Amino acid sequence: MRTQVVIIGAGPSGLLLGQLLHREGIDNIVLELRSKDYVLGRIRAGVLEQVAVDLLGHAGVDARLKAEGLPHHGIELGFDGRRHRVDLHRLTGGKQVMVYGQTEVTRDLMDAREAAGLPTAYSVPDVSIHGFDTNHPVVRCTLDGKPVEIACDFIAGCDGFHGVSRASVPPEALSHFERVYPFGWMGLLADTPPVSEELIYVNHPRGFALCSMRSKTRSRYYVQCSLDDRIEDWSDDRFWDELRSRLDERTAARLVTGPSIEKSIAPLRSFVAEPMRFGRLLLAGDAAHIVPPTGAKGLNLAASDVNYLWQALASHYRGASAELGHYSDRCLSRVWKAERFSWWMTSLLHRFPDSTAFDQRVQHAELDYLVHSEAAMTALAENYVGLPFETQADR
Ligand code: FAS
Ligand code: PHB
Repeated sequence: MRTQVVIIGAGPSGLLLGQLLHREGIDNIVLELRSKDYVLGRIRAGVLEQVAVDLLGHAGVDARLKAEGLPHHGIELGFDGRRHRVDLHRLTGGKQVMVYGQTEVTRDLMDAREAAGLPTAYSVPDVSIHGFDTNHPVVRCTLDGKPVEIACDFIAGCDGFHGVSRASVPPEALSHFERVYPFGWMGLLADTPPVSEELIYVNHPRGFALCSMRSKTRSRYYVQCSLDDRIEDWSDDRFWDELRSRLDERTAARLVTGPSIEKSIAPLRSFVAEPMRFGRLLLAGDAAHIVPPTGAKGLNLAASDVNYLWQALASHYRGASAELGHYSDRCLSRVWKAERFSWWMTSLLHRFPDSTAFDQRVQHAELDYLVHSEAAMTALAENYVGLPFETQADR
């Protein structure tokens, strides 16, 4: 078999890249470890930056997003029993974010790929990559029970944090930067009306909480939990009681509870692998970096990398390979700003087990300063809605 680009992973990175390359007439195949239903069953991100929305539009997969997405002009910060609105729209000169679940983004991309009849293989357990330090890389795996070798020009490693791509790079060629947080997020999805119009990020002595949503009838909530917690430790009642205990009185009184349709615990980490390119292997999304979800950046960084990658590959096939040379630096410049913002939001809003009384006073002072400072709220707002993509002129 031969194709121009082999994409490993059918998450948002892989599917969005495949769609953008297809629209450029660049042949590609997507190889996914899990089944299609398994990929769709993962409940993850919920907030899209405008640049990600625009990219999905360019990929021709934004019809449902336009019809069902919820434009949000603000977020709220809750602490000391009060809520403070951060007017994203006013503070950024008219920008917004779109609330639209990652599951729906993935579904839209899968539907578009299927409609275009593009080669996609699910439940492929044994992908291995070879020769990416030459001009003739090869991907081996089993398709329909038969061993297959796919010759290609490029391999796009879109296979997430635990994927085979980054793991195939010689360790001495990679630098890792990591911070693991001493807590996790317990998430619950329910078909109940959201407790508020906009997202509420809460700093409470019992721990962080987040009130989010997927639609006007489907809510998504998170509470900070111990790394030792397991799903079976969290009945629905325990979750609702704990969430209610972290909300201000007015919000707690409005909370509509109901049976969970999904519950999961996510560990929190900041992670970056540098560089993101190794010859003909290019990493994108969680394969190269992870952010704590506090800043709603994970999915958006995947879109950010793909934005640079599809254009660099398209330039290559038009005979100009310079952009490929800038790929890693361009991605990492935006990745590190999102890493910083996600780390800052996490440090500001969570209760750290080893925090001293001094740490807690400083955290409170930062929150109090933030909600009373136009400059501080503007800094939060411009990072939350998404920093602009770097252009050629910026280099
Ligand atoms: P993904 O991990 O989504 O996709 C990688 C794909 O590669 C997967 O389908 C995987 O099965 C496949 N794969 C792995 N190994 C393979 C192999 N060897 N061969 C072939 N395929 C392979 N972000 C937010 O903004 N907000 C959130 O609330 C949020 N919550 C999250 C909760 C969890 C538990 C996790 C893990 C992440 C969360 N994220 C969140 C971040 C998440 O949204 C990611 O940023 C996003 O999925 C990144 O997309 P991809 O880079 O495509 O990686
Ligand atoms: C979500 O809705 O899943 C969500 C929203 C904002 C975040 C994290 C998760 O910062």
